[in-house]
Order: sequence, then structure tokens, then C-alpha cells
Amino acid sequence: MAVLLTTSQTFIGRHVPDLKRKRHRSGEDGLESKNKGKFAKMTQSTLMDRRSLEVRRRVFRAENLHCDYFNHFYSREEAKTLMRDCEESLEYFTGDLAIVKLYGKTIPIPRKQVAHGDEGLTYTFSRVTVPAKPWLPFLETVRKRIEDQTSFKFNFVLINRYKDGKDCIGEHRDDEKDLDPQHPIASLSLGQTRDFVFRHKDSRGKKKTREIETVKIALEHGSLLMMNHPTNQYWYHSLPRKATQSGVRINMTFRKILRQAEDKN
Ligand SMILES: O=C(O)CCC(=O)C(=O)O
Repeated sequence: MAVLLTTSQTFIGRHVPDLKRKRHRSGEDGLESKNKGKFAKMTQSTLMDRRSLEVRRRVFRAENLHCDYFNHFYSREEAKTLMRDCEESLEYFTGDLAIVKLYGKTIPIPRKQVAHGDEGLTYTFSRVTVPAKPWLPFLETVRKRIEDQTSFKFNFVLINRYKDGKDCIGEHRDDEKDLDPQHPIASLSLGQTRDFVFRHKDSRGKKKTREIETVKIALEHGSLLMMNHPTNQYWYHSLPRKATQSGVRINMTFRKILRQAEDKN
């Protein structure tokens, strides 16, 4: 296991500085923003007193891996409300939309899954095409918050529900032709903390050509992980089984789906 953590910054207030505009040469972000002037004089203890409002960014870097992690993107209470909204309102796919096709076999997915998004969008992965159900108001609110704070736009969300640690998702890349490859994927986690593991494509299985350490991130309740380009081209990711964990976890990945066939060429 290895995590390359190049910076850890604390931001005050609900506003997470714009990820696109605030990035600068050193690769560190944020305190160059206007928040710097406003809060530079605060002492560390003042910052800690405001714990409920703090948003911390951790930057994960490895070869062609570029992720930003915000552990309190939503406060505990907000995330709890959001989790309740999910449990009360989401209707997960069943039947042919709750499978993957692998090596000619049809396998039920070890979790529940549903997608919402702009009208007419579909997303094909693991040889299954899932249609976007219409946005629900609470999902639009989440989308707006992520868009406002990252300055990226998203038109689709794939939601996975893991009933406990026995549910999981296997190693894969989100590199399908339906996705805009330059666009980040924003991954919001609710409920049980679970480990998310990145493995470089050259470092997998029998065809391994290089030894590259995996990158593991514990995704906490209310956190947001931004998977930025070109991470998904080079790194597979998974949420391994962890039988000892008993809590429900819900994950939303906000994506940008290409609408026109010609956009995908
Ligand atoms: O549940 C997660 O954190 C990961 C979900 C995932 O890998 C995906 O939606 O592609």
C-alpha cells in the first residue's frame, strides 16, 4: 500500500476553492485563493475551533494519477440527511440492469446500482447499457453543490449501494467511450468508510510489466474524491470486499456522458 500525499490543506467555510482555477505550478491549491487573505491571520486553534466548518483537501499523486480528496465535503449531519434521502427515494435497477457480462457470462452485481441524469443519456459499461432515470430534486441539489465548488459540469450520476462489507466492485477503469475522457469523475461517499484501491495498468496480474505501488484511500462519510484526467486511463480502481464491515455505504459518481455519437469519435 502506498499513498503519495503531496499536500494537506485546511479550508474554512463551506466553499471549496475552485479546483480548476486555483491549481498552480507547485501542484498545491487553495490557500492562494481569496480565503488566504481572509484567514491567514487565524491561529491554528481558531481553525480547530471551527472544525464543523472545515473542509480538508488531500492531494493524491502518483505516475499519471491525479486525485483530490475532501473528507468533509458534506458535514456529518448533512451527509446523514443525504443518506436518508437515498434510502427513502432511490429505486435501484433490477433484472438485466443489475448484471455485468464478463467472459461471455452474465453475473449479478454484488451491490445495487441505479443511474440518474439528463434526458436520453445512457452509459454502457461491462457490456450493459444503463439508461438515466430523471434527476430527483435532492440529486440535483448535490450535483449543483459539486458543480459550484469544482466548476465542472456533470450530466449523469451512477449510484452504487453496498449493503455491507460483503458487497464490492471489482477492478475496472472508467474509460468507456461514452465518457468525456478529459473530464473528472466526482465521487461522493456516504455511510460506512471503505477502502478504495487504485492499481496501475502495468502492475496487474500475470501480464504485470512493472512494480508500481497501489494507492489506497479510505473514503469517509460525506467525502468527495475527484478523479482527474488522466487517472482513469492508467489506473484501475476497486472497492474490495471487507467482510468485517457491517454498515451500508452509498456512492455517487457524477460523470460527463458524451451525448452525440460523433462526440465519441
Ligand atoms: O463505490 C465506489 O466508491 C466506487 C464506484 C465505482 O468504482 C464506479 O462507480 O465506477
